[in-house]
Amino acid sequence: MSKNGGKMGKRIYLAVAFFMLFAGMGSPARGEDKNDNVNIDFEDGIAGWKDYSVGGEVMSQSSEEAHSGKYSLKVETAGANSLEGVVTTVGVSPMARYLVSVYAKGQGKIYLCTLGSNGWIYGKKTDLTSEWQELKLGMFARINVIVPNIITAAGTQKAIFYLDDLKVVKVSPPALSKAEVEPIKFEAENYYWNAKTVTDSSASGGAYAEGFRWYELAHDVPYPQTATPVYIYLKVWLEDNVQHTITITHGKPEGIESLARLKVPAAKEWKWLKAGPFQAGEILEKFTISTDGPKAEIKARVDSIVISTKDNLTDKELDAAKCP
Ligand SMILES: [Ca+2]
Ligand SMILES: [Ca+2]
Repeated sequence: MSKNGGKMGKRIYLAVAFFMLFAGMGSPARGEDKNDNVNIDFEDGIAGWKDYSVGGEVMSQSSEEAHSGKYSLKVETAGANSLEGVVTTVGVSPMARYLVSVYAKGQGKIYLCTLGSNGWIYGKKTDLTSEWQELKLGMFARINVIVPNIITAAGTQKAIFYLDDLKVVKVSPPALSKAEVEPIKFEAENYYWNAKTVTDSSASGGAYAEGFRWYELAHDVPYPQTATPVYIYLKVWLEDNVQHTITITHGKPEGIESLARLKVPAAKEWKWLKAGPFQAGEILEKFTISTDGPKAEIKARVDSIVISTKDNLTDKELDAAKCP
């Protein structure tokens, strides 16, 4: 084989390896584990449910409406606070992904939320109608409880709604092999969403992404499908003397879930930060990087993202990592 042919062969091999790891081949055969499958149908009462805002809500087991059986949970909010509703606690096996869902109907705008280890996870704000609608969100539980909240989502409102069939279902971990991921680099500017792309010949790839608080500095970056824990390294820069955070989230399939919050040093220089390790099933196929901090007008930048199963990469190795 000629020199060029060898190079081409290697390139094709790398492209195939990349595709298999990042495009989900042989991945996620997700199903339900019956041992972690909770269904609260309110047929035996409403024990374990509490009012969210403490004092304003009236809760009752109701036969006026039912998605299953004869009963549902009826909630009447007082309209005194912007967030009112109900909350319960469900025991689960930790370090696993769950789908949380509940059926709702009535009057008002509500959403399903849970508190994860990196902050609140929000489902979609939903206008209730006289038909049952399913509210849902996905989350990775690091601890042995999930705390579903079903609360009003449109300022103060006197809402009357019915809830039934709250389910917490474990999503089986994807059937993945333990593949090592050599350092692979993604340029933030290639995963454009609402940040600005700044051309800079000294930046990796000749540009970086820049944005203010709550901007997405890289959107839907591909994530490898491997059973080996993965680290995400970020090359970031902050224009401030106050610490900000960079948040890694995914907004799919249900709800926006915060996966990690990294404190960015107020250094006004490029710094490599490391997030992880992330377990199989914790991050799905893609993730997004956004900025957060106490001041809205402060600029933050992300130049590159390196993904690897190696946990001790040096700045030099990170800078030298190759794009796919
Ligand atoms: Ca029921
Ligand atoms: Ca770059």
